[in-house]
Parts: sequence; C-alpha cells; structure tokens
Amino acid sequence: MAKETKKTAPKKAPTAIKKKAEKPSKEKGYSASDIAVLEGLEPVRKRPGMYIGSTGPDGLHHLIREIFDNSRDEAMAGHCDHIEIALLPDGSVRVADNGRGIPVDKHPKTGQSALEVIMTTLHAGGKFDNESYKFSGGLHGVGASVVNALSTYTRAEVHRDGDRYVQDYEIGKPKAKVKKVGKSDRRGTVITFTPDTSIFSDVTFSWERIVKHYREQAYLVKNLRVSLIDARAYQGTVDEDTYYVEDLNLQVPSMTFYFEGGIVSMVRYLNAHQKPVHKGIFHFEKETEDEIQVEVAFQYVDDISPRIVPFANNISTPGGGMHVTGFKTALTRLINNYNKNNKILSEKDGTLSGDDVLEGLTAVISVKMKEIQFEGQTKDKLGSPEARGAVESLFGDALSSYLEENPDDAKAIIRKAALAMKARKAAKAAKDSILRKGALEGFTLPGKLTDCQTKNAEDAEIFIVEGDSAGGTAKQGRDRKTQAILPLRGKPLNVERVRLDKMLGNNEIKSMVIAFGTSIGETFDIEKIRYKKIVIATDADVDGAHIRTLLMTFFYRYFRDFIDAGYIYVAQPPLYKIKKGKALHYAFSDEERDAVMKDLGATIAEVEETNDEEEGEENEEETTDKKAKSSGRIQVQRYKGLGEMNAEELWETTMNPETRTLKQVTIDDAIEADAIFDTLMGSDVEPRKVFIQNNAKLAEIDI
Ligand code: 0RA
Repeated sequence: MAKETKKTAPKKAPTAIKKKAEKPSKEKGYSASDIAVLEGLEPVRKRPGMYIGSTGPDGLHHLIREIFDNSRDEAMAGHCDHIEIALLPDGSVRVADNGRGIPVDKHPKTGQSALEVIMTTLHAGGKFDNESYKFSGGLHGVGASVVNALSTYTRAEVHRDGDRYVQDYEIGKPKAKVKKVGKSDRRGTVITFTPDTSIFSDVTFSWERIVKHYREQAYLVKNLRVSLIDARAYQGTVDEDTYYVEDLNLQVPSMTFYFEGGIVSMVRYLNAHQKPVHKGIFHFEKETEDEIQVEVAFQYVDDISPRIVPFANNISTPGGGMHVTGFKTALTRLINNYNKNNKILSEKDGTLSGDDVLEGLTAVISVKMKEIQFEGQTKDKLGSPEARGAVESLFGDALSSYLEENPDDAKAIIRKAALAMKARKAAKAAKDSILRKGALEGFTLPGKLTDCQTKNAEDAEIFIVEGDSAGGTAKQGRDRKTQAILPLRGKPLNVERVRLDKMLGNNEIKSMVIAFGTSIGETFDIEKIRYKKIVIATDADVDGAHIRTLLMTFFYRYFRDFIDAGYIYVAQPPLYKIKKGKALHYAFSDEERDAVMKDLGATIAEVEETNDEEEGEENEEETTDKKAKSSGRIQVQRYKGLGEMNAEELWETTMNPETRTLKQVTIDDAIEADAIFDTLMGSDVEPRKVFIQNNAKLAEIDI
C-alpha cells in the first residue's frame, strides 16, 4: 500500500477512557486495579501510531494481524491447526482458533484472570508461557490489549478444559469479570472486535489485502488451515456465540488456504507458469545452537530475473537484509565450489558472479529468531546481524549436500548461470559502448525534457507525463522554478524481460535515465540525482494504469534506491469536475463525487454528465458555463485523461504543492506492480467460494 500522505482527519481525544478513569466508580464494581489497567491502555489511544504504525488503512489492518499472530504462534507451537478470520455484517472482525485457549486462571499478583490481564495490559502476551512464544513478531507485537484499546467493543471467548468462558470489553475496559458461561467440547480462542471509528479515519477492510496477507501466512506455517470469510454483505446477523462462521455455510465470499508443503508449495506456486531448469525443489530447515531457525526453498526457472521472497518471523521483508545477504553469499560460493570440483565449466570461463547465480532463481527464505531487529524506512529489512551467519552456514551446508546428491540439477543450475554470465559480459560490452558515446552523461539532457530552473535536487520535481498533449498542458501549468516535465510517447518498454543494453536503446527509458542524472546499473550513483520527487502522472484509464505499472516495475528493477529513499510518487488527478453556477468542485473518487452531489442536493442519476465528444472540445468550458448558469443545474465532467484539463486546472488539482495529493510509492507498491508477484498476489479474487490448496489432506472439505 502506498503511504498515506493525505492529511488524516483530526483525531478525537480519547474522552471515554479519561472520563471513566477520573471517576472510579465503586458502585459499578470496579476495583482500583481495574482503573490502573485503564490507565495502562491510555497511551495506546493517545498515540495509536506508536503501537500499530498509523491510524490509516495500514493500522486498521494491523489490528487483525495482532490477533491473528497470537493464534498463529499457537499453531507454530503445534497446538492449533485452524484459524478463521471473519468480517461480520456489523463491522466487527472475528478471529477464531483451535489452540489451547488463553488461560483463564487467576494471575498470582493481581488476582485477575489471566485472560483479563492479556486483554487489558500492554505487553502481556507471552508472560505466561515464554517457551511456546519463542518467536514473537516483534514489529508491533504488543498483542490483543492494543486491539482491545482501539475497539469500541471486544469479546474474548475461551474454550478450555471442558468449559466456556467469556469476557466483554468497551474501549479496552472489561464490562464484567471473566464468566464461565457453560460447558464446551471445543478448545481454543475466539476474539471479536469492532474498530473504533473515532480512532480510525476509515474502518473499511480490504478483502484483497486480507487475502494476500493471510494466503502468505498459510504458506509460512505448513499444515495450518486459514479460512477467510467476508460476511459483511450478509443480510442477517451472525450470532455472537458462533465459533467458526464457516460452519454456518453463508452464501458469502470465502477462501481457505492450506499448504502441506509450506514454502515449497509457495515456490511451486510462484513458478506455476515458468519452465523449470531442474526437476526438484530444494528444501531444508534447520536451527542453529543459538536458536535461529532457517528454512529455504528454491528452484531455478528459465527466466532472467530472480524472485527472492524473504521472511523474518513470518513477517515479509521485501527490503531484504541479513538473511538475504547470507543466502546470496552461500549460493555464490557453493555453486562456484561445485563447479570447480566437478569441472562443469572450463577454467577460462572464470567464476560465476552473485548476479549470475541469481538469474531465474525463485527462492523463499524464512528465518525465525528471538529479539529480532527490522531496519529501513518502512521496517521491511532484517537488521539482525546473527541471521547472516546462520543462513550462510546452515543453508550453505544443505546446498552443498544437495548439489552432491543431485548432480543433474547441479549441472543444469551451473549451465543456467553460465548463460547468465555470457549475457552479462555481452551486455556490459554493449553498455560500455553506450556510456562511452556519452549517451547517459548529464549534459546531453533529452530534448523532450522541459527542465526546471533550480539545480537543487531537494526542491526539484520531475513529472513523467503520459503523452505529448498532457505534457504541453503540464508545461504551461507548472511552477517553472521547481517543476520539470518529461512527456512519454507511447508505452515505455516492458522492462521485465529485457537486459540493460536493450533497455537503454529505448528512447523513453533513455530520456528518463538521463534526466534523473544518476546513470544506471553499475555506474548508478544516487548522489547525482537531479530531482528528489519523481512523479508519475498517467491518465485514469486502462492505458494509464498499464504505463504506471510498467514505470513502477522499471523503478523496482533498476532504481530500487529511489523507492527506498522515498523519491517516487504517483500524482492523484481528479476524476470529476462538478460545477453548479459559479461553484466548482473536484472529486477524486466516485464516492467523493457522490458526496459532493449530495451536498449540492442532487444525485448522480439526476444529472447529465457532460461529455466532450458531444460538446466539442474547444467551447466545452463555455457551454458548460452557460448551461450551468441558465439552468442552475449541476454539470459533472469525467476526466479521462490529464490532457482534458486546462493548464490552470492541472496546476490547481494535481501539481500545486499546496493543494495536490501525491501518493508516495513504497516497495510494496512496486512489488505489487511487478508482474510475477501479480500472479501470486493477483487481485482478481473470485468473489465466490474459492478453495485453494496444494497437496491438500483435507479431503472432507468440498470445493
Ligand atoms: C498465553 C498462554 C498460553 C496460550 C495463550 C496465551 C494463547 C493466546 C491466544 C490468543 C489467541 N489465541 C490464543 N491461544 C493461546 C498457553 C496456555 C497453556 O499453557 O495451556
């Protein structure tokens, strides 16, 4: 997801907690320690961002993760094999598992039920049983109490030792003591919570996002069944005593993920449409003496780009880090060793480089360790240095045995890497000649570029605009001091499968690279960047989306440092212009349009959309004005392209730093754009009952 650069609505003060804390109400049966607990959760409501990252969509989705991660840890400890996440019609989320159930016995110090402590005290997660929580998330692993504090209503239900226990909460505060409410032959925990709308600006969960994340989780914990149910549109209510919503068989979208092969299944899935270079999928799993668990699966395919998918404590680390470094070092060293000892390539070929052995490699790396550290702007990089040595040595040993035991695979892999080496040498020769000719030197800026006046990269922005017509408008509308315009003609080359030398033969790509000033590939130097804001401005149609995807893929593959440094943005032009008399509004989404229409006292059905094909482009403005004035009617114009706006409109809505919104592109966005990841995380989720399984054991589940 892109970073939310839009201003968020001002947060309301957490009045509910304050008021109640000021007035210890003995008459309601709360003791002094209850108040202490309330005060204990107050920091969460005061600074939600500190606990869940943000109060935007990322933070909202984080709530589910906090609860799910507890259940998943139960699964990893071998006590649970089914977790269900259900989005319910009343806006709540239910996470149910068949683990041991949160303990309910009295806590020795406070005299409170352990369940209550876990639900109402910060950092109370693993206090009771450290061994079974060896590897806790770490990123924001502060658990259920945070979710409780940020929910208007929470219910915790525990089935344990033949009994069923319940406790309800409001804004983190227990409504009563933990109650035994009956017998049960189940075992496990069900947490239901309703995110607080005074904390979260938008409480709409994204089904696609949930599917993407929890599918991944199912791969990471083999033999765990993860069910997802979207019952938000269900017309009835779901009884609060329902354990697994799945069992109700509602006619709503749902998915189940179960992968017996774990990350081997993930590699198989990633390679589903590729031609493998060797038959088997390498897999190993081992733990070091200081309890760092390493698991790797890989297979080479007939492609040139590598796909390395790393995780640390089951958290995705697209930024790479120590585990990936250790992996690459071992891979390069052992493949070269094997080659030397078995004389697959002749000596004059030289050694295979790190890049050579990565070509066409699909690998999933998963490490688990205590006291983990994440790094980078978005904390998506593993920083713990011990992980490097652990992966290097354990994976190295396993790879060495694999190559010895599978000589055919070893040969195929080395031949593949040798091919990469040849291509690399040829590409380098070609690129050197391009560089020698000065094609990428900073002084020969492309003719299409309309540069800005400032030479200070900090203030400089470049708008990469789709098409010459929009380019012309942007040129007129811009602030010439700080804004440069580079129009792109047609679609930039799909960089997915193309080598650097060929890529630089493409004029659109070359123009961009020269304009950025940093060069590319081995000569890349981020210090030479000419603009610290690179803004992709494409049309709001299919072509625009395609060009945006291509550009993001290009940046991901060749200018990853730009993304990491936060230099890449996507412009947010309006979709609609709404006019009534002299009043002018812009709407950036259909919902916003409907809201404006409502404010103006009309619905979309009552209004004719103005359409430049009917009106004629030149006098469209005038006609719209006249009509609007004479009838007082509302005119709605849908912008299909940036070129449909005049210079002033484009400035006001899309370019003016005071009024515009830019979406910063994160590494996650870029990955999403990357074609291969699209296959795995694809958004064309069938809104029906879909069942995805690899080597499923659970034959009783019908598809
Ligand atoms: C503390 C200790 C034990 C289990 C749990 C917490 C636990 C928490 C959650 C949260 C969601 N599902 C959960 N399942 C278990 C260990 C209990 C024991 O030793 O029996």
